[in-house]
Formats: sequence, C-alpha cells, structure tokens
Amino acid sequence: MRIDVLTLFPRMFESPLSCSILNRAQEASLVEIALTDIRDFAADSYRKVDDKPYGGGPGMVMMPGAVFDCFEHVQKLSPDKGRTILLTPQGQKFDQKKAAELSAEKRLILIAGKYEGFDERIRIGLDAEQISIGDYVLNGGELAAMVIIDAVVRLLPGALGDEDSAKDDSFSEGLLEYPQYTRPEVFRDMKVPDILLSGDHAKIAEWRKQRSLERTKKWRPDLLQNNKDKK
Ligand code: 6GU
Repeated sequence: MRIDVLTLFPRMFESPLSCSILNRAQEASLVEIALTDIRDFAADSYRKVDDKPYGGGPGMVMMPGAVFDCFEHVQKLSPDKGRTILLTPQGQKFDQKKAAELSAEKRLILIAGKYEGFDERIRIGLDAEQISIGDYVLNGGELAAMVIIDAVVRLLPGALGDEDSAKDDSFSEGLLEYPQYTRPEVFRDMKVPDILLSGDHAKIAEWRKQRSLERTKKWRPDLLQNNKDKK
C-alpha cells in the first residue's frame, strides 16, 4: 500500500511514523508513506496558503491554489489513482469498518487541512471523500490522518507480529475485546480466572465470547444497538 499525506506540518508525522508497528511496516515495505508539504506549492514568495473568509468571520481559510497544485503533483508520484480523503470534522465518522475498507486499497491520498476550513472549491474540485475521527474539533487534520494511518496499517497482512491479533481486537466483531491476563497468576490478591489455566480451548473461547458480550452491554450498549441496526 502507498499512503500520501498532504499537510502544512509534515514534521508532526515524524515521531509516530518512526516508532513501533508503523516503523516496522514501512521497513518491511508493507506500506510506503510519503509526506508532501502543501506550503511548497504556495504561489507567492511569502508561501501564503490561507486567507480571510469572503463574507467576513473569524479565522483563516485554506486557499484552493496550493492544495490543487500539491494534489496534482502528488497524484503523479505513483500510477495508482488512489482514494482521496479530506480530513475534516464534517466528514463521515471513522470506525473499524472504515479502517478495514481502507486497508484493502492500493493507495490512499490523505489531505489534512486547518480547522477553520478549506475553501469549498477544494472539496468540490478534488471530488474527495470526507472523514472525521469524532465529534470534537482538532486544530488540523494531521492527528486525524495519523489515527487513520495507524488503524489502517495494523490491518495490513504481516503488520502485526501475530497474524491473528487483529481478528480478536475490540470492534472487529462489533464487540469489545474480552479480558486478557498474563503472568503472574496471582497479583495483589487478584487471581487469573481458572478457566484460562484449564487448557480447554473450547471452554475458553466460550468464556471469552460471554465476557465480550457482557462488557459491551455494560460499557458500550450503543455497539450492540448498531449491530442490530446493521443486521
Ligand atoms: Cl478529520 N479534522 C479536524 N480538524 N478536527 C476533527 C477531525 C478532523 N475529526 C474530528 N475532529
């Protein structure tokens, strides 16, 4: 997979992309992540990329010129057209299902903007899908882009050490994950449930399923409702 990110702050991505699973996935060529600075495509020598909104109001709006030029440049970096995504609080809410869907793409082009917004002609002209990561406002789309990259890359075959680990994750079956335990068997008077030490794999699977259901009912009943709505 190839992921291109268009941003005014490429340095924000350095640390997250160079650690842990995201780093390993790039080293193993499972994903190539390329950052392009939108400001390099500004038309004037002040490198100006935003301006006051027509009609008045607070804040600054991203001008279309640099974003379009940057996008057209980035598109040519690889033969795949890719799926273009604009990060904005107005977008469709990102979830595990969307992560799985995006992980099947050959190429993603993520465009991170400043919150006050994009000139409307960017959304229209690029014919991009809009994604939000939740109902709150961030200063820009960068952190949202990183969230999406993280959630998508860990689903690429081979990205996790253990091939099965993504399957058991919370949300992968529309439920929260079952409780996990590791050594020691007793910690501050709290004991690992006997069944997990029993070696009976069928019973363990059933126990986990029940615990998943139980904690989803208790902590995230909305997920069960969503599952019903979808079925
Ligand atoms: Cl994608 N961008 C911004 N600026 N704020 C957000 C968001 C995106 N998703 C949730 N809040």
